[in-house]
Amino acid sequence: MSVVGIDVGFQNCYIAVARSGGIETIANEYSDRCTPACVSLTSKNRMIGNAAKSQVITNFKNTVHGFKKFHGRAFDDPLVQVEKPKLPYSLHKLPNGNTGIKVRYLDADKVFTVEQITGMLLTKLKETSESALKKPVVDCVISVPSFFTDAERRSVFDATQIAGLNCLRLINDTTAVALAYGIYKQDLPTPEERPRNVVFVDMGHSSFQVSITAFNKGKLKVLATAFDLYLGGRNFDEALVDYFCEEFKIKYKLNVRDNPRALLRLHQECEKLKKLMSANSSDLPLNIECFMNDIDVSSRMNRGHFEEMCAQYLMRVEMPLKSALEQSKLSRDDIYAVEIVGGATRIPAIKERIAKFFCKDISTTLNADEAVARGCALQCAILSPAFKVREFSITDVVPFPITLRWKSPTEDGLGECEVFSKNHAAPFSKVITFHKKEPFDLEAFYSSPQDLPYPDHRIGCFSVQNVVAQPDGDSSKVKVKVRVNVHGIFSVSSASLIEKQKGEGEDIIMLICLKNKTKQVILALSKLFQIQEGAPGEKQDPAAGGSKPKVKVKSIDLPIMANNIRQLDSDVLNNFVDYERQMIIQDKLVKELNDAKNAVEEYVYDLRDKLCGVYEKYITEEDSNRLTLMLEDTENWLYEDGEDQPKQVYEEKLDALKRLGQPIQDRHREHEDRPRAFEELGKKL
Ligand code: ATP
Ligand code: K
Ligand code: MG
Repeated sequence: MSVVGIDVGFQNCYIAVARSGGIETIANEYSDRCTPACVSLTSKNRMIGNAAKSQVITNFKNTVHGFKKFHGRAFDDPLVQVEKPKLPYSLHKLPNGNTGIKVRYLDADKVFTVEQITGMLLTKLKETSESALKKPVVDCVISVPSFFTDAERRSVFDATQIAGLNCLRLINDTTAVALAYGIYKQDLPTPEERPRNVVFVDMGHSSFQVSITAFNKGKLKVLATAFDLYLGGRNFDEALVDYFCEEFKIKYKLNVRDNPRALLRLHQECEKLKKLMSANSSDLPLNIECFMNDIDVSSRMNRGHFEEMCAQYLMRVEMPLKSALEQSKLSRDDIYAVEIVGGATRIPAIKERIAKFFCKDISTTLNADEAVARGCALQCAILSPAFKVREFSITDVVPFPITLRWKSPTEDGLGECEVFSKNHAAPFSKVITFHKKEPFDLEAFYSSPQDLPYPDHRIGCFSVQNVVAQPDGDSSKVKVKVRVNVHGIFSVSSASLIEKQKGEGEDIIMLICLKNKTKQVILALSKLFQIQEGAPGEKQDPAAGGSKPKVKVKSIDLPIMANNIRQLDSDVLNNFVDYERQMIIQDKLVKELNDAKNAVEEYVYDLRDKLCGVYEKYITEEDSNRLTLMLEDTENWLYEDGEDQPKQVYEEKLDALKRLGQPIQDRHREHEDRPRAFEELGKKL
């Protein structure tokens, strides 16, 4: 079984795997540990990761990046509408209202869902892991921002299924970082001692996340999280782009915004410049040759000026830090360390702001780029029975409070109750008791829409079915289990009708709390909605009381119908899974074809070189001339008629060349080997 952790970033993805030697971040086929979150569609195949990134400018309409925020979002979502004009590719409203991505693929117009695009990216990351581990990869843990709501998490989870992955946990970015920080620490306080409180700050390309986590030996507990949904490295790139667009308008009379290619190039150059400014405070040049209308452009920038331009963004660093600290109810003196990760925390002014707020030097003991992926791999190792790793318990938080409202068609008894408060421990299950004579609906929603980074506060509606009155006409007692699972996804997971017992109390709402032991529950968790009460390892929290019934009662499981859940229907999901497989096969065919074509080309170059070099002595001049001519013909053919042929044609071509080349090669090898053989023989004698 594989143990893999994947950080799916807005811009950059990283993979870490567990091997016998420990956790290791792995490189892709370009020897790059970072795989760009980029997918490029062409008339023949898909390019994903580094190959796609190199198409960003040349194939800009069909090269998709910056899509992570579209997960679970409707096309009309204000966030999507803000992003839309900035994208070089087109968005499209899907029949169900979701955000679709419109591209040309295999010479046809095609609209992909964001789940499919992330599915493609995950396919690539899966293949990279498989070639590193040299075995199939299925089990994995994947990171999501801590502020992702139910709809966004469900959407990412669907994407993992499209890629054929078995996601053991969607873990919050900052929680993964906390795990990577804590698991190897030998000197954590014992469980009886006061915990060590550490702040984790992650600023990536698109957003800013903060968590405060309490550590004791063998465990971590997230106390609070906070975020700025719209603050990340890309804001700083955009500030530079805006500045140079204005400047070039005046200086060169160029309207950069009207030219998508030029704008994309400027973006790339500004990002490079931004990174240079992190290490260098002096004046730095920006030069782009043949930028637009054959004009070369150039300008300069320095850190001081850059910081002035970005003042509005730098100002926003403090808010989430303050919010997290307030929520945790800790004072600055209670903070042991402030650890920063994420590419954008390399900007000196951001580091300064963070240090200043906590009145503390910031620590950079973690790898800023790889810590999230490493934490994911560690979580996967903990959850996997195939890998032995130190036990470490992780308690995360519910980021947005959740309320349940109930109603039944005829009975009165409409009511509501906040089932999970903000920063409630997660994963967590609770059992709620109702007294009902007929089926009823439970509507789940986020309690405080004003704090929610999502336009719709509804989570879903869960109908508890088959509820009937007791034979004597009284209400039946119905126990409903609600949970926030390991992925941070809410559900009404089960319900049962309890046959009436004499002399029992009335109307107890929170009966018992079931606290999950993550590791075992996840093993029993095959489908999101099939978590049975009393799953192995779920132990009842004795503090909640009343958990031990005095009399044996008979309970009947009730079916639950989930409606308006923002998740792909199973038949749609299955279609996407099939389609992804087809695309994988198509890509493989194209790769084999290209390999066959490249093999001909390589053979031509290699043989031609050798004919005037090492093979010279082993072929007559006449034969050599004839062969050289033939190689030249083949080369020309490759650029003309041979440009686009079936694989078999290239294979036959290569065979024909080899029939001529091989005898020369054999004569050469024989000649080389003979003296060596004599030498060997000499040694033996
Ligand atoms: P997110 O976490 O928002 O999903 P991500 O995980 O893809 O995004 P990271 O890889 O953590 O993001 O960070 C990428 C950002 O960090 C980019 O904006 C990049 O330009 C920026 N960055 C990387 N190195 C530096 C540097 N030396 N100086 C300034 N910015 C940098
Ligand atoms: K990343
Ligand atoms: Mg990130």
